[in-house]
Amino acid sequence: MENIKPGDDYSAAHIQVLEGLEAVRRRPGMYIGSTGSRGLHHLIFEVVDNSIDEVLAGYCTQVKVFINKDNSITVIDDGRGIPVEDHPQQNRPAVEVVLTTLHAGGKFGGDSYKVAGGLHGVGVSVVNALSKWLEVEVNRNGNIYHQRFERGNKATELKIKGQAKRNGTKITFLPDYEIFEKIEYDNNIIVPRLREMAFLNKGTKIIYKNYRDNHEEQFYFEGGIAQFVLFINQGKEVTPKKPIYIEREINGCQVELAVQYHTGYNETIYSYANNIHTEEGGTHEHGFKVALTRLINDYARKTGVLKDNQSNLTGEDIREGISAIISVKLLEPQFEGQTKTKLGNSEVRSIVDSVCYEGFVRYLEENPSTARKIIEKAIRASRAREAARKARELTRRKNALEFSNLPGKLADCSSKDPGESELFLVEGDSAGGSAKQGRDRRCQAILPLKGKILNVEKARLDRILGNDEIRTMITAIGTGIGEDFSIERARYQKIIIMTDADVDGSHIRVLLLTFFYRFMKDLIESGFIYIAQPPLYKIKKGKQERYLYRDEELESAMDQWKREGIQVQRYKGLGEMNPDQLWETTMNTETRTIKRVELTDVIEADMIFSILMGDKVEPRRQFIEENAGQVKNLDI
Ligand code: 0RA
Repeated sequence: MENIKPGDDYSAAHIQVLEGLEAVRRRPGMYIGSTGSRGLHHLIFEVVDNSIDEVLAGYCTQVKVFINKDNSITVIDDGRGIPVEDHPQQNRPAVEVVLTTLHAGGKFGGDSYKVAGGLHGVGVSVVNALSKWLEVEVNRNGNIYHQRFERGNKATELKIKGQAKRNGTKITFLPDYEIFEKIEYDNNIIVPRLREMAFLNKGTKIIYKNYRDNHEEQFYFEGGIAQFVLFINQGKEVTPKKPIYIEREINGCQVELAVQYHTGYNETIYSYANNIHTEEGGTHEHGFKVALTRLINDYARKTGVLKDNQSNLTGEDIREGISAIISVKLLEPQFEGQTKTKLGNSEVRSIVDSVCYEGFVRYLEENPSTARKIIEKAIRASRAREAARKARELTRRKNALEFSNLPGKLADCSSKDPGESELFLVEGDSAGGSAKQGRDRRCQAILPLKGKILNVEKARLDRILGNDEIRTMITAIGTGIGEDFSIERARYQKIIIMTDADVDGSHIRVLLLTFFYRFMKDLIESGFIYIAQPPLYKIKKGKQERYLYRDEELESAMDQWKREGIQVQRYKGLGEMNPDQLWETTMNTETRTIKRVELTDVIEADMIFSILMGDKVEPRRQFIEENAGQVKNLDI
């Protein structure tokens, strides 16, 4: 920084200025991070940020960015134009000072929303220092002014070269090939950043053209960050369809919030202060989260969705599946943290809190059905979280016990090789009994599960974990659950769900699959979960007998056998088969068919899970019916 004492003459100060930019050329990494691709693109963003500062100040509505054929960059804005008047201490045009003095950017004209610190706002002088040449054109006072620099040094004086109707600034520069390893621009780095700027500054038009590869894009978002949220959530199922958008200014701090939920579980919150992505969060993000948690709980209690005896929903529950943008614009942002991307201004916390609380509550009151959906989603999240907590406790308790302590209900196999061992989860004690008698005891273990209990519990996973049958199953499988899960400890590499071919049976199947998905996902991903395929019918004519596994088979089989005198037995439950029959039709590894459960697509799995956890009866019923579609045929 210059330090001009009284009595210093102009040339002394001038030399210091030049030394300033020499320092940038000597150690470019200090100013732009690197001399690789990142640093190169940083030059573009530095100039664009200066134009965006004019947008923030309220004077600029359009920014154009061009990659020219000769690898130079042009940035044009319709802001006020860099001042050309003589700088009071330096007796030369302010624009020249701005371009040749480190950190001189924010020193003129009482700029309001300029950004300080970090990599941002190092100033256009850094760009000048690292450019082989830079030309600036300022439209101001009805004139077009022009000046040229070479490697940071003034090459021409500022001269009027024509008349201008509107104000604005045009900067063209060629990054110095003596500084940068290579000069190659990447649309994939530039375009997202420009798009983000257009989202954050609604009504600003940003035009991009790369004349080297003719890539061209324009961004203009009237809806600003509300459209940003839609962009983030594209392809997802969302609530509400139109994002919740709140905008208000308190004590000169502009606050904008946009929120939309989706059916997934991820929390995506991007916060910004003066268009800078505050990756480490800060007071604005904190204010938002605290207010959101408080207002949802208050609203849920007021409307009776949350009862007096129920505890508050946590912030995490309320933010499950949220996509939100928080953007604040304020006078003197303080950036803190490791990477200077954490907003520190303490007054912002309560400002964002008020804006969020009041705006959001008003929205909920005006949109009660959306309000209900949001709260119900949070309640489901809370149940799932409680279930996960219990699951951890359970495994902790389990670990405290001897692991040889296998449940009494389990009829284990004699083999200790998981690769050849199978565990049959069988619906009901009577079928369990048949399976025990009919099995191959060397490699087949049987665990009967009481269907009735499970059935009443529906999709309440938290209570399912309280169920003895399920706990027994967890111990038998041996992997542990949730965070303590380890596939290496699996005692069986085939876990075969064997249920009746009726509604209860499919319900239990769905419950078990849901359970595995939530707590032992790896078992599914490793292909360890199967579904047994017991026959639906037995047909008999004289001495001939045949088992049929699908409804479609019945007609053709009857036709084949000439219908007369055929006895058809429809199996309603596994219990109707004796041990031999169960072995022969469903368990014999030589002849049976079992279906492997495949949940390859995580998104699909998410959807299925939310259907199962959800309150809608119809989609759940449909899933149960189509459940067979989720599993692939596998002949063994
Ligand atoms: C210093 C002071 C003012 C504006 C600017 C710089 C300015 C810089 C750049 C860089 C690219 N475009 C720009 N536009 C403006 C304030 C001018 C005033 O008070 O009139």
